[in-house]
Amino acid sequence: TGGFSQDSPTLHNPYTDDPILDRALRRLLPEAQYMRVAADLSKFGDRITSEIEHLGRQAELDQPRLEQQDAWGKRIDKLIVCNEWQKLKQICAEEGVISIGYENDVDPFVRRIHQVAKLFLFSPSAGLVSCPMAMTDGAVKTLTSLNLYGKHKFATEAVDRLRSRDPSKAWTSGQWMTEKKGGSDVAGGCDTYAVQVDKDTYRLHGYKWFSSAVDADVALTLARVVDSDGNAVEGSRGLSLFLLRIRDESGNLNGIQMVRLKNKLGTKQLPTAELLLDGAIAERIGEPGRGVAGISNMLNITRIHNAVASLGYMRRIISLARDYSTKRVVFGQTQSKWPLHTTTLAKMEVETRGSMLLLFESARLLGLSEAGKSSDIDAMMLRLITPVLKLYAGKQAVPLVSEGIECFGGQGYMEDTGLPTILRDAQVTPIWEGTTNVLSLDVLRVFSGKENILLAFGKRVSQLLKNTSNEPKLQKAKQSVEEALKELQKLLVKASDSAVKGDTRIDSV
Ligand code: MFK
Ligand code: FAD
Repeated sequence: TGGFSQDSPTLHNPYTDDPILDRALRRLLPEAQYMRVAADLSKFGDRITSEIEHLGRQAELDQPRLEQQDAWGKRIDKLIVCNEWQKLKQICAEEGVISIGYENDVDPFVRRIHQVAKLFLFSPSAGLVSCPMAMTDGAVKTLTSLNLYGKHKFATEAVDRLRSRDPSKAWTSGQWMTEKKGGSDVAGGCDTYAVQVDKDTYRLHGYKWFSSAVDADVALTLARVVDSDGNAVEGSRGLSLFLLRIRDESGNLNGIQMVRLKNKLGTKQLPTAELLLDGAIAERIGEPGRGVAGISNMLNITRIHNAVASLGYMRRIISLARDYSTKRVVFGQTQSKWPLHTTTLAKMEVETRGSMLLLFESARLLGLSEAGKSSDIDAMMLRLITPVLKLYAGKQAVPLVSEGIECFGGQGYMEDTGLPTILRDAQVTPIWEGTTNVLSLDVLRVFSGKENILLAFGKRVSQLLKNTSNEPKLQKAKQSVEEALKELQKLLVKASDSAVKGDTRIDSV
């Protein structure tokens, strides 16, 4: 073996190894709450290094598969996921990664910050169980936002189970929006039809092109209600929102065929299926024709989770590269002693810290809104920051993780180091939950006709700058920011007008 072996990078407790995260929590949380959250995260960080990281790696090595027929040709659509994937789901329930976001006896702004911090530690070791957790959180948010909890039997049971800490009771949810014709343009591409059986109960017929974590218990999906003459309304206003069980009590699929599992570039741990809905029984929830607006509750939560994942990958690759830089000797000294290498690490660090601040700002604003304590400005900022955060962190994750892989030289390219998995998985973050350009258009949707959002944004920036210091340089920066905002306002008004008219050509914006 050549007599020399290189010391490998060590994964340290991701909480105690991350002073930036700790500083953000100290700044955002009241002292007593900080102590409680820090103790939980520190313990969880130990569990990540001693148990979770190994389970996540196994989920990558032992990938899900689908057996469609039994030995005698009977259609069984048996989805096989490894024990480690199951164990990770159990850990999520035990550790309360969803329930922490909804604990009644904790201030909502504290619980969302706690939850985001915990998911941030979990995500890069999670074997993509972070994906069903995102959708599960999104489902709880949607069902509660539609005011169904305590009023609608199935939705109430779903909420209780989706946020349960008891692994034997806990459910997870899917989010079935994308069809062959449309992933970004859900409304234009949706060919799933809902035929009424009784009151709010329907049978769904259609083909869902990407359905991740298809071992879930329930799903939220969109379909067009067919009227008694057999007609359905086209476009966005024709879409309604549905909640369904994926399997019945005996474990049989609910009028669903798993047509195949997707063969993906990454996220290989995660079972993503094409599904034929062939009369699946579903409950219509929310108002008829308000499906997109209803499921947007889910989108805005899963987009924050997506940013958590993007940042989790960035933080992980930097931590490993930083550790490795103290071990790898190049040209007579460790990488860490070469300024050119540390400059590379420093650039990655700065990028990551900036997005982390935005992430925690979104968690803070989300908590405030759930506590009913948002000012108008806070509510506008949450709506604005969510797509910006998702698109920016997702876009940034890919080149940053790629740079991190390069820090390991050829070893970064070797499958058995586990490092390539991080790059493959990071590549999905700008795509799913809305591509970068589609989210840019969502930002314009936020601005369109609402110039006061920009004023709110300007006020918030000025506030932040004012709170920092009176240093002349900062005051000058503040002036420049204010001038830039005025210019931006003019541009955005023009751009959002174009977006509203459906004219999104580059030259028009
Ligand atoms: C590890 C972490 C991972 C996270 C989990 C990943 C699992 C993978 C899951 C997926 O990828 S699920 C599929 C995700 N799909 C998308 O994100 C779709 C991307 N496309 C868009 O977001 C489009 O902008 C959209 C589908 C919403 C466009 O639909 P429409 O119907 O053409 O939009 P329209 O007519 O402008 O809006 C309809 C209503 O929804 C409006 O409300 P009003 O009728 O009251 O005016 C909009 O304001 C509202 N709306 C749209 N987006 C919203 C929103 N409201 C709040 N927030 C939003 N983001
Ligand atoms: P398109 O909409 O065809 O987009 C292609 C390109 O066109 C993109 O660059 C896009 O930015 C651009 N584009 C589109 N519209 C515009 C516009 N108006 N202006 C400018 N550019 C535009 N979906 C689910 O519903 N549930 C899931 O569980 C799920 N899991 C997934 C798992 C994986 C691994 C992947 C890769 C995808 C998953 N998806 C899921 C689907 C995902 O959400 C969609 O692929 C994504 O939203 C993009 O839609 P699309 O594939 O139809 O691409």
